[in-house]
Amino acid sequence: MKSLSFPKNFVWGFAAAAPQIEGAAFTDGKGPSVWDTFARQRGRVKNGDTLDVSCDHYHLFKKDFALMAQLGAKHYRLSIAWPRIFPAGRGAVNSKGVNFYNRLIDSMLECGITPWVTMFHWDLPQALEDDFGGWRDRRTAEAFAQYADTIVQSYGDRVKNWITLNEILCFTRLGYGNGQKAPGLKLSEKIVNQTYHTALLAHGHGVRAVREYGGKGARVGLTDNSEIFIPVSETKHDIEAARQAFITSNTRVLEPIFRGRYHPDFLKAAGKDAPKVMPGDLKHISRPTDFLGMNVYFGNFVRAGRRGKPETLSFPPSFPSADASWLRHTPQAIYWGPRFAAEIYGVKGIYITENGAGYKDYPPVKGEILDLHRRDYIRNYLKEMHRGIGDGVPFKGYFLWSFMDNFEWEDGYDMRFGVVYCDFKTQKRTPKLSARWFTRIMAENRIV
Ligand code: GBH
Repeated sequence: MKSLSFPKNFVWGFAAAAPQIEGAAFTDGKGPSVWDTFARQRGRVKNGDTLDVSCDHYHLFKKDFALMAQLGAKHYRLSIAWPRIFPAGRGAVNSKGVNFYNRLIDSMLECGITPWVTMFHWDLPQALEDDFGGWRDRRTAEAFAQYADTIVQSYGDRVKNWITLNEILCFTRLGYGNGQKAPGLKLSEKIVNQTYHTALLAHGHGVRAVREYGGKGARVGLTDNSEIFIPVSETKHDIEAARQAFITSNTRVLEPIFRGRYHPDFLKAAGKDAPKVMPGDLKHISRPTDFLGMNVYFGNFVRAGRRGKPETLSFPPSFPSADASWLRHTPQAIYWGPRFAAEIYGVKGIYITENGAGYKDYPPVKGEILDLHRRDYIRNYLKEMHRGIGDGVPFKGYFLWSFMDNFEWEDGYDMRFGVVYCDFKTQKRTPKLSARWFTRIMAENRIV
């Protein structure tokens, strides 16, 4: 029974994010985030759902950590809500917000759970959007610097694992380019490229803050949702095509972070739309990090076309997916994405900071939720991660998204990613079959 075991000290845990679980959207001085605003605009979020109450984790965190510990989790990736710490994004600190996370972190540690803290998981203070145009303007990165300093100074004695930003692509391109996410704007490619650049500057400040104030043993990295390409056949030509597609598609983030430059091919293709860069920016952006976090959900199949040119295949309608229709069942993504990141950029440590499956689960029947589909979905990804370890991909840990069902952004409460069911009316939590299964994986450090 040793065949599917993981290396000693492999990190297993759950992941979640403040705006998706905390609720208490206007409690104890918290300022509005762009998502609070967005959710109030008609037609933006399914069923008009808001983040106002969500799982009410703000008030129930003690119980939630007790359950997490009972399920055997020793690591938990959470995020801090910037608008709780700085209701206006900058300026005066809200001590009630700071104290909330003091209590939260202490409670987690009492339960034997190690915190992995994401500084920013999309809940930009609305004031920064109003005053500066949010990620369009580098003053937002300067505000982030103050925020990062404050949280690392406040919690650095207990938090040793820091993640600067979650999924730059989602809050830049999807927020300012196609309007699917907050703030819901559809702006030019030039502006979108600039929002990436501001985000990269913020990342640099996150790294700097951890180096300056993180104390002994502090580590920091970015969580990226690199677009992933899977060679349709594992042959030399298709693998090379997938590698090319990976580089081109992720050039806005990985190239500046790991190589301190914008790739000449990107600059050539962007032309007048290239981001405006100030002296020193790229050095700041490429400060060395300790690991790369990757959120892996799906990938696209690629083959070598004419003269080896990457050709992305379209999925036939019958291709299996989770109920979240973008979530195609492509477990090889978790092998090829991290493998390319490691090979191309020399990344030494990769944590899967998110992977999971969104379904419209039914309420418990006789206290049970038999989500066999979720279990099998995730198990297939774990097997591909295991294969990667055998082939030398530097996987160090895996965080399952998500601990409990929560606010799934523009899908509202319709799509459930939790391994713990959340009844949003009664706030009752019910571990699903997948939670019990993942408990065994964490305990035995192997795929069961
Ligand atoms: C992660 O994002 C988030 O970090 C997390 O907060 C979220 O709850 C979780 O995944 C589950 O969604 O244009 O129709 O192809 C994943 C973000 C979602 C971004 C799907 C790209 C493609 C939709 N991805 N989206 S579509």
